[in-house]
Parts: sequence; structure tokens; C-alpha cells
Amino acid sequence: METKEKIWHDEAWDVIRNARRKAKKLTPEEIIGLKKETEKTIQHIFSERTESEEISEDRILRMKKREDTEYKKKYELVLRQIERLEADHSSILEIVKDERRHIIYPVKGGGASEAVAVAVASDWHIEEEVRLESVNGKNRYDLKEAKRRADKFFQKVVALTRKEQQDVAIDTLVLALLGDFTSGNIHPELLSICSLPPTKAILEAQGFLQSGIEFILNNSRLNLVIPCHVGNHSRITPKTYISSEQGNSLEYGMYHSLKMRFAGEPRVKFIIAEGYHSFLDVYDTKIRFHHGHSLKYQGGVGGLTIPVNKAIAQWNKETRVDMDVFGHWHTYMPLKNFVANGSLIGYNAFAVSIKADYDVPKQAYFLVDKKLGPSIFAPIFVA
Ligand SMILES: [Mn+2]
Repeated sequence: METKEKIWHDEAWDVIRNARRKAKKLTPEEIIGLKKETEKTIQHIFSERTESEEISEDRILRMKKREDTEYKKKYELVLRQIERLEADHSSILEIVKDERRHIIYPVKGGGASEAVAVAVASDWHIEEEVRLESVNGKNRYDLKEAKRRADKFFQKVVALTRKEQQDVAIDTLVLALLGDFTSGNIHPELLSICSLPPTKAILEAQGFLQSGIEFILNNSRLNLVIPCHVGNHSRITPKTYISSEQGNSLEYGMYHSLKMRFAGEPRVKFIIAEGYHSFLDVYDTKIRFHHGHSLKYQGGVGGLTIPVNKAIAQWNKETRVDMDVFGHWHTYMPLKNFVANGSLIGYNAFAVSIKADYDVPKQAYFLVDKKLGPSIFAPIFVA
């Protein structure tokens, strides 16, 4: 608390301190003079005051009082801040010290649920050649490369299934053969870029597929369900004959030949489509298979999704399904209500011309879980 006496006291001390400081640089004679002067000043502080001195002391007193209140306010503010920081700090300490937790046990593989694996093979175009320079250096393909990619597809189907079998029991593989395994000669242009004529190409394709099915049988205990669809490329007519497409397709003959080759194998069941669509119930999931060429898409900005969803809505009026699975567009696209398959041939002049999204060679693979429905989606990269 500031008082007049305290101000005098402080003032007197200032005078003494200053005098002492000065004295260090003075001669003994000068110090005597300084001492007398200092005594006089101090006496003056504590005794007679002029009116103007009193006024200025009063002003100092008032100023100091104001300062005191300001300091008090600031001090209280700081106190409140400290209290808040302490509270924050103690809640952080609470979090750091907290011990609550529980143990998560690993799920034992195989026992909990079961699923069916679905692998989709389509758009292999095995005898068609893709030269690097025709696709801006993005792809190269010939019969040898086709065989390599086809083998890789079957190897990965087995490997992926084996991997998934660690978590879920899988006894059945749906191997969907959705057409366009060859390019044929449906366009005059294909005559110059295909290394084999259509029938010979079909025999090669049959060899690739038979080898693959045998590989799966020999390297797993899976039972195979094989839906078969003709593509638009295997037709022997200049245009697609919509009502007699199967009878005019080399692939239809190939599928029947394959079916006969595995006739004695109880683990293999072929379902050769007689029309554009075929249907398969996998647990509660209804799947509609087709090649995909009756979807009309001209490169709209929404991509495949818009025309596909329009077509699905129409087809669902006849037979409602949960999922459409098709190829033809050489673009892998796994969505909730449809899976568009990629191709084995990869990016080619056709993909450029239909303005398909650029895609590397891949084929679709997914699981249909007994309880969850379609669950794991894993594209098979074949290049
Ligand atoms: Mn096609």
C-alpha cells in the first residue's frame, strides 16, 4: 500500500544510493561537499515541502494506486490461466495413466463362415496381336503372351482362393467363362492383326481353358461351376444374329466340347447359356451373367455406370438379381450391383476406339460370403 511516508522513504533511499555511486569517482574533499548536500536534500524530503512538491507527490500517489489496481486485475487473470492450465494438465495425466483395455482374440480360420469364390475369364482375344506402337507403347500381345497371361490367371485363382481359405471355408469356385476368348474375323481389319484364322484360334483357346481347369482340379479340392457365354467376336455371321447367337458362335461349340472332355469329372459342372443371360444363385445372392455386348455405351462422361445401371433396371423388371457380371468393355469395375470384367489382351486399338478407360490386363475375382453376400473383391493382374 502506497503512503506519502513510503514515497519519502523511497525517495530518500534513491538520493543516498545516487550519492554513493557518485562518491566512488570523487576526491575526499569533494565527498565532504557531496555529503553535506545529500544531508540537506534528505532533510528537505522529510521536513518542509513546497505546495507544488506536495501536489506532485499526491499525483505520484494516485498514479501508483491506479497501477496497483491494474496489477491486481492482471494478477487475477494470470491466476485463472494457471488454474485452467493445471486442469488441462491433470486431464492429460488422467489419459496417460488410464489402464482400461481389453484383449482381442484372433479369429480361427475356416470355422466361422463359408464362401464361394467367383473368377471371371473373358476378353482374352488370344490370336490378336497388339504392337507397342499401336497403343502408344502401353501394351504388347501375341499368342505366346496370351498363353502366359492365361496361365497366370489360373495360377492366381488358385493362390487367391488358398489365401482366402485361411479365413473362410471355400469349397466351390464359380469359373465364369464370359466370351471373346478369340477375336475371329468379324471386322476385315482383324484379318491383318490376328495370327490365326477363327477355327484354329478357337482350338487354341480350348487348349488354354482345358489346361487351366485341369490345373485348378489338380491343385485344389475345389468343385467347379462353369457358366459359359459366347462373346460377340466368336460369331460366324457378319452381324450378331440376336435370336440365334449361340448357334452362330464358335465359342458355343468350344464350350460343349469342353463339357464333354470333363463329362467324367464329378467336380466340374458346366452351365452353357442358351440365350444372352444366365442366372446363378450363390447362397442368397442372385447373379446374372452375360458377355456384356448388349450394353450400349458410347463414351459418355459418366463412364460405364450410367448405361449399365439403365440396362440393369430394365432387365430387373423381368428377373430381379443382386448383381450383374459381364465382360466385353475391357475395363475392370467392381461395384455394388455389377462387376465389369477387365481383359486379358489389355489395351488395344479396340479399347482406344470404344473410348474405354485405360486399364491394364486384369480379370475379376471375388467372394460371395454365405452371411455377408459379395465380400472380398480382388482383381487378378495377369500381365
Ligand atoms: Mn466383346
